[in-house]
Amino acid sequence: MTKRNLQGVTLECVQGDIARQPDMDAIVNAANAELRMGGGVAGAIHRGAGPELERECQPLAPIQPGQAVITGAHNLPNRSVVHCLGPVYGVDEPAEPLLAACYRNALELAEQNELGSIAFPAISTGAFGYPLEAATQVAFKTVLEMLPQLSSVKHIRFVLFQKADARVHEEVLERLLD
Ligand code: AR6
Repeated sequence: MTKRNLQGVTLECVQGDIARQPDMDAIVNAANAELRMGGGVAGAIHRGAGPELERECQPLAPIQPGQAVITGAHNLPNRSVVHCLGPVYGVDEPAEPLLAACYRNALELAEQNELGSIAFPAISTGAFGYPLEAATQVAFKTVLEMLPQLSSVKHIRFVLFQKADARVHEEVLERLLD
């Protein structure tokens, strides 16, 4: 899978499960506003973390589209979970800056907490209906723009559940870097 070193930061795309990234300091949750279990990424993360995660989340909820909050990872093998609420496509508008804000705010939280590595799922591209390729472009553009501001974060991983989605990420990244 694609792995690039850009301005001292390793950027990679892998096929896999966001809840099984033991070498990353933080994993990002594609959360719901209430920061409850839900399905998809949120279901996998809450199942892996155990019920204490929902308990820690409750005082932080609800969150707004584009917002990110950070918690412990409980039974997951990571230090932290960053919960982002992506836009519901066609409902939370304008979608692009709201999705970009998720990636920017997540990276800012990682920096504030002096984390070295963070893994993202494709926020909003499941239940929230954001077209994958458009969402991928927003995600990579935002991350590439943030690179000069990063100091503690040295490793950013995109974890795609499906092989076809991982391929789209690789293609979009190649195009942006050309
Ligand atoms: N690891 C990595 N990627 C995954 C995983 C996984 N374990 N499971 C699904 N994906 P979604 P959203 C992919 O629906 O669109 C939840 O129910 C999936 O194929 O998890 O932001 C919450 O409670 C898709 O490409 O997040 C919210 O209500 C991407 O991750 C709502 O869904 C995101 O899919 C959030 O919707």
